[in-house]
Amino acid sequence: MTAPTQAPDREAIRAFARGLGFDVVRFTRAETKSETRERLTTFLDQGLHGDMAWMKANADRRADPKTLWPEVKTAIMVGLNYGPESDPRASLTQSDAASISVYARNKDYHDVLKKRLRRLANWLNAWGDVKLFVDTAPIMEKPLAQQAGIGWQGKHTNLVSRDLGSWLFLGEVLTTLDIAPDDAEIDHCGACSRCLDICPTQAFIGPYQIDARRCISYLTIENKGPIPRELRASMGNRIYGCDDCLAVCPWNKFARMTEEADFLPRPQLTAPRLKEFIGLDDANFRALFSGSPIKRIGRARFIRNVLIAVGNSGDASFVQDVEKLLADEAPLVRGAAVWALHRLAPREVLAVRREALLSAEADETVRAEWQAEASASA
Ligand code: B12
Ligand code: SF4
Ligand code: SF4
Repeated sequence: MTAPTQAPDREAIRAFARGLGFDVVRFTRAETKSETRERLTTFLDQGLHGDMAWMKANADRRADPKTLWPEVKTAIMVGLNYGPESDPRASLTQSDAASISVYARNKDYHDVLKKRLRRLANWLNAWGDVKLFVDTAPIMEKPLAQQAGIGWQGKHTNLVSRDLGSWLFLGEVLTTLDIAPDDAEIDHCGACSRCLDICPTQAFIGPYQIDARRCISYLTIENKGPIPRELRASMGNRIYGCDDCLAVCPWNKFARMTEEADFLPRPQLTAPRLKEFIGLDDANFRALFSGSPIKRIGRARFIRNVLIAVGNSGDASFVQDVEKLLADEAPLVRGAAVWALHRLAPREVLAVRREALLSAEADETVRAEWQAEASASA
């Protein structure tokens, strides 16, 4: 069948994309403002991205879609609501529970959005070239979404929508089709600073500016090594991501619960017990988190995070579980187990374990954990 010659207009594209289940679909020129590009450069020059070297490696392309793809004209920006049923901070005060951020309580959103964006891209491909993206490509999705009018970048740097509050995944189709842009959104934060004030690790260096290295989302997901000692206590029981700055936003009074079955929380991941996770081996970890974004960090990083929460629980009934992990094959796990044990076990036990394990320990990071505890208690 030959393609129709007339490309669909803006409202026809919006209707098609809405029909795929996106909550909001808006259009902008596929270009960023010079101030956006400068702010990305400042962020990277200050090293605020930490070990996310991929951000610096493709900085030119990230700064401007036209560098990524010179012929591109329009960004079709989409938002998908993943609003929780209730305030996700409820699990933070249950010390025997693990807190998993809302976005990771069921299916991986990359898969869900990509599947739908592909259908939009395939349809549009009859009239123009298209490329689709969710999260991982070098595209600054939040500034583009603000330009398209989906919402504004709040002081916590994420996009807030007047209709849906904080709980919105972003994705986009870039195309060579020339589509009239929608109006941009303006800032509605006003004098509010709730998100800045609530951050448990003081990750904001100022309004609209985050030091990713201090954000619990970075620490638990992106960071491959030991979590900096000075931030561990503030993490509480957050074992995968964090939602505090999102959840506290007053604009969530307009948020509504997601209707996407793929984002409804799996009961095992809403406020799971730490006990259910601490003993996971690799096979059980993979089976439990199949299809979930959590699978991407692998068992060692996950158990590292669980051990920080266990250490923060103050619950001595975990001592035996933690002791088993002192002999784990992953140094990342052994090191976190040393820290957790020192939060839970009596001094006599600690001395015996150090005596037995430190001299045989070959990994420098694990030795450093034992030594740091020894000097802290000296
Ligand atoms: C790297 C990254 C992270 C890093 C760094 C976070 C960050 N804010 O940059 C870490 C790992 C910490 C992270 C955490 C989270 N992330 Co993230 N992350 C990204 C990613 C891949 C790139 C973001 C980026 O370009 N950062 C670079 C900085 C420089 O850009 P920026 O954030 O736009 O910064 C702007 C402001 O700082 C502003 N600015 C700077 N100085 C000043 C000064 C003034 C005066 C003003 C007005 C503005 C201003 O200008 C900058 C440029 O516009 C995007 C996906 C994508 N491709 O865009 C997802 C993304 C931003 N993440 C997302 C989510 C959901 C999260 C978490 C909520 C996950 C969780 N629950 O744990 C947390 C939220 C933490 C937070 N408060 O940001 C969603 C956000 C959706 C939304 N509604 O906005 C995205 C868009 C993924 C997606 N496709 O849905 N993330
Ligand atoms: S996600 Fe949590 S740790 Fe990260 S900036 Fe927001 S409140 Fe702070
Ligand atoms: S909590 Fe307040 S300052 Fe932060 S994004 Fe929401 S309105 Fe803006």
